[in-house]
Amino acid sequence: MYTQALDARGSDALPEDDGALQQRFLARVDAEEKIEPKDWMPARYRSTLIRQISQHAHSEIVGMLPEGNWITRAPTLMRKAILIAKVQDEGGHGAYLYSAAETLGVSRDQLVDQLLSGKAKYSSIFNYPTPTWADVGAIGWLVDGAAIMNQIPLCRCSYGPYARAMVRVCREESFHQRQGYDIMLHLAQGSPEQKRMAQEALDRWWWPALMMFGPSDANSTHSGDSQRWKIKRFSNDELRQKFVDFTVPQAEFLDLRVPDPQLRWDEAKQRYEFGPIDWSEFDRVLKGNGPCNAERLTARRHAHAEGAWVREAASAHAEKQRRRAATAAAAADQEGVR
Ligand code: FAQ
Repeated sequence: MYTQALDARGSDALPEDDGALQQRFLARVDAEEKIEPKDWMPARYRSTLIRQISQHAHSEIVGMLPEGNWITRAPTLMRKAILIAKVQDEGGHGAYLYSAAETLGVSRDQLVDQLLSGKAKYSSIFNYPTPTWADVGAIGWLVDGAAIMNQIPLCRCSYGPYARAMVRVCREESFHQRQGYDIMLHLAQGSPEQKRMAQEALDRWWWPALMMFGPSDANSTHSGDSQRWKIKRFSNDELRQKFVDFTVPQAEFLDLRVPDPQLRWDEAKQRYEFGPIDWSEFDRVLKGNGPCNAERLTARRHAHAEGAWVREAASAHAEKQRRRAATAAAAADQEGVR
């Protein structure tokens, strides 16, 4: 479906500085019309979307690794079945998102090469380890919770294929968040040792979860354009604040302590005030020096190499189908001539 759109790149050959096209494009965005793959769009809108959607796709794929680590060690058969389904969902999200990026004229091979070569970014959050089962709970609760907060507004993104992919993704993320919270609830209401595990996992994931929303608005290079083009509906700081306001009461319900001594409810502003984020840690992770960056890329490279035969077999099968269909069509034509 999507690849058909790539045949129609002629429209993009128009000069980008054509004022009338730009104006019409912005008017459509302002009128909340969806921009579709065959429509004219500014080159920077296209490249911003390719960047964001592909980083998002890579995040889903790399994001399978920290939890995948626990599939063989899940504490019960039910937890194992749920975790397998969740990790599989994340793979599916990656697939939709790569497809959405392909509608913009980039190939999946190019995108995968960018990830495996270390050129492409993926979410900082997936460079942290999962030493205990409670980390699986904390990922579902906090990481999927942050992902939902960020992605619900993306369902209204101006680019049609991305917005539509987000609808299903958000529904699934919502189940993921619930299963994570359920794990935390069981641990928090369990033995003192289980409660300690839950608290330590919250301590490990709280600050990285806040960093997921990206740099502060003052340092966000893309937010201005992305908000003008209605790719992003809220700024990084706005979404981070919403996440804190939503999540702190959930921590209180679990009777767990958010690891921020400066956290307090501001009655006048009707929101939580929280302590400063350690942006030096965020920068370190983005530069490839987080606790698990090297491990994650090694795992992806290994999986890609191991999967080469599957890609070859799928291509050979598609080619066989194509040849059979061509032969059948030629035979039908002959029949028609007679
Ligand atoms: N990690 O100017 P901004 C999930 C980069 S999916 C790494 O503010 P923008 C599901 C940014 O790319 C999680 N890099 O950028 C799941 C840019 O670099 P560049 C992923 C980051 O795009 C759950 C530079 O910093 N979600 O969790 C990060 O306007 C559980 C300047 O930043 C998405 O991708 C970061 N955290 O805003 C899976 C959602 N933040 O390209 C498995 C879609 C920023 O100039 C298990 N993406 N950077 O070199 C977005 O909403 C946006 O791209 C933001 C960043 C908000 C992430």
